[in-house]
Amino acid sequence: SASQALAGSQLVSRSLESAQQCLFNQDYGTAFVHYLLVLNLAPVLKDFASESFRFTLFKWADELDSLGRIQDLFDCYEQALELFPTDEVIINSMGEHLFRMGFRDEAAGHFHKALKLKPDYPEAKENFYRVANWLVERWHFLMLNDRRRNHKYQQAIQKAVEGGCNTVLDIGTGTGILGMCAKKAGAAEVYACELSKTMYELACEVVTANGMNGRIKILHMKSLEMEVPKDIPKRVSLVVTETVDAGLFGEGIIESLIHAWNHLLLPPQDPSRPPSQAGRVIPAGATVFGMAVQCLEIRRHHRLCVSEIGGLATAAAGELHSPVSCSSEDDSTEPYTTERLSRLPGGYTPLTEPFNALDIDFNNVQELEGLCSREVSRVRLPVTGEGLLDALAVWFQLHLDQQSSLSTGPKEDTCWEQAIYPVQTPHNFPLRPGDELIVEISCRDAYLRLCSVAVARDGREFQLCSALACLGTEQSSGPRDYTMLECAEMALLNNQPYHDSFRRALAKLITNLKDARSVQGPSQGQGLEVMPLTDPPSDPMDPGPDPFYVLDVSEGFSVLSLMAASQGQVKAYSSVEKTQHQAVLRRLARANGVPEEALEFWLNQVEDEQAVLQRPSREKLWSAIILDCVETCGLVRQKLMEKATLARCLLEDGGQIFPERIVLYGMLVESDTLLLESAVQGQEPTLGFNIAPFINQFTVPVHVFLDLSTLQCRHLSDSVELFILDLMNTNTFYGPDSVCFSQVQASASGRVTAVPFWYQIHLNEEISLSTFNQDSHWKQAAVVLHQPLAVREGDWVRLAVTLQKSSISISATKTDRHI
Ligand code: 44T
Repeated sequence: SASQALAGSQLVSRSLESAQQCLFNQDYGTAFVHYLLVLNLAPVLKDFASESFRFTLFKWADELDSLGRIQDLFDCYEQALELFPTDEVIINSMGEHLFRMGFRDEAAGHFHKALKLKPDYPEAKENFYRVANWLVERWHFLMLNDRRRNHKYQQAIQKAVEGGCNTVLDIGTGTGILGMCAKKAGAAEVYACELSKTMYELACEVVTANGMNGRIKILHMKSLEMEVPKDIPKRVSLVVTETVDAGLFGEGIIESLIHAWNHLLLPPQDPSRPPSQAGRVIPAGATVFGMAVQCLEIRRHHRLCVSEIGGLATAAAGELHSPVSCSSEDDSTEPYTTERLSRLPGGYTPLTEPFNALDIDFNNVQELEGLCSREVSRVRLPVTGEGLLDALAVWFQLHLDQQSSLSTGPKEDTCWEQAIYPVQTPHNFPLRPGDELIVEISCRDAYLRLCSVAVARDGREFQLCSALACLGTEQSSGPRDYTMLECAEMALLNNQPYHDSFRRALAKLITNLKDARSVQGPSQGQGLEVMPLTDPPSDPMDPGPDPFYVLDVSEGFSVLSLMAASQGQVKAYSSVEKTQHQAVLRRLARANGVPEEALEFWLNQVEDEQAVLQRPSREKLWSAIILDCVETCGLVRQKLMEKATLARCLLEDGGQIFPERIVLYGMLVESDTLLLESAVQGQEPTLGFNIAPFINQFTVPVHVFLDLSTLQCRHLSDSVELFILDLMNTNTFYGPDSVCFSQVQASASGRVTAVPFWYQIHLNEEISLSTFNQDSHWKQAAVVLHQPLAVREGDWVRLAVTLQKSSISISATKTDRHI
């Protein structure tokens, strides 16, 4: 009725007023509730109020986030999205919250959706590119591009189905490819399950696009949760799966198959039953191989190899470990890492012949069940090469059926990585032919574990790693005392040129500042009129010369602050956060004669822009601020230029930001490898199925963690300067849309498919470091061009480089002449 409508409209206008008032008073929670009411009652106001509504939502969400009210936070987003279901800003922002809480899959789904709604929305694009690698891992592209592998799986499945396996379950279906093979081969019923939400949705799309909608039942669940008849009506006669990683068992195939045999598969083949009444698995089994290797690249990522870093003796640091270890006492460690041996910079030396580490029959449930409870087995391997034992490398043959198998071996022409079990023992033990290496092989918590325990030489045994420690049963001595560093942190510590460069640059700066002070005279030095950052020096009678303040805001573990402190007359602030890491720095300080008060820990206060801006203006200024500008993966650190701008405001006269400048370099290359890793290539359907357009939505143009020195590629130009980031003069920055053009001449004919890039990091005018260097802890990155560019030798190519936030994009066009 009219009076109801009137009351309604009064409610709306009063609520709107209240909302605005609350917003003004920064009472975002109440404002949000009022806005919800208004917009639900009067959707016509959506256009008018959307800006303020979003603003309120984001403010309120931040508050809820900091209060830890996670459920409320997501409820607010749900309500907001009911009102604005296609608002890419809200969707993207919800993704950011999800990401921060560790829900990567869901986060990525949101970024993807935001990007679909607005394809060139930069925030969503950057967010999406950051998570796409986790969502749809790059090996999907490799796998779908691997025709031999596809063909072998197809053949094996077809044979099994034609041989009577009529009902099929694809465990970990990914894009749905193996399930579709089974259907195409004529299976009556096909089921598929997939754990990852993104992959599940993708599989549904793919199956529909291939006209198999309703003919393959896809379940979004882990196979271990499946039950008969709840999820599938009856037991199946064939399980197909490729849930294997470089270490074979890392995706849980043992557990999945035990469960499948016990709950989802018909009983195994036996002469009394026709094949259609029996269950079987593709792959039928696997053979695992191992080999001991010497490899400097692996060593420097897992062990401390230097006794001195930038003038500091390292002995006092104690035992440092990478997070990859054969002991299982620590949950934060992984038993292996993965590498393509053939692409390790510097190569590797085999120290033994490949040995057979394990044979496993996936069609024998007793064997699968026995694997984990099985005795640890010991093998004695004749040493055939000379060198330091750095790791055991592991690969396998996957036997699809009696006839065909796939191999992931390092010598094979495959794209697969090998599992690397690094040796953690701090003492190097050179092996030589004639020795025998004693390796223990076990299989606990569904991981295959290998551990080099001893070397036998001339009838004696030399312990490498306590077998007990290996098993994590070393109860008597309690937990071993060591500090864990990430692999990249370890490699950084081992990077002597890096630390020496910093030491020289810091020394130069301090000398210059000292000179400047002595010219100004002690009483006029600006240091005296400002307050110290912390307590006055311990001896009030002798304040000593004013110290130079140095701040190191490197991410993770860094000894640069300590190196600065060791210069004397420096008070250094470290942003190292972990207490264990701080303890290492304190031990190193003590052992290297650095006074305790010369090193303090500063908890990343530069990050908090407001806290910095609110600092009293008369506070002490910094002589040097060290910024960590390039991530290990090869990308510029996020918000680097914003941090530099802030840092510059906090510098004393003559003070410096390290580095002062970074220069981006790149080159033109033709690399099929990079293409195969970034998208499903070619126009041909994959095994006759239309898959590429769907999975290729997850293509990311920037490849990270590249080893450019071993990348299979043809260089089509020299390296060329692409971009300069001047950290000491951020005024010249590079608004969001700044494009930098450069020209480069093709040195050979070919197809430019990618532009790898790296950085020269200039600490000052004289001293610089390259991120493309054998000793470096940095990897390189590359932009894969949207479309390959054909060039002839001598052609000029124009590269347009944009750095938007921290994400880089490069496009290449041919130009007529050099301008
Ligand atoms: N390995 C290639 C591919 N999943 C990794 O969510 C193969 C690498 C490879 N879903 C050496 C050799 C090769 N129930 O999407 C993923 C994952 C899903 C499950 C449901 C389960 N129990 C699982 C377990 C995994 O399956 C998909 C594939 S697993 C990763 C495959 C020659 N290095």
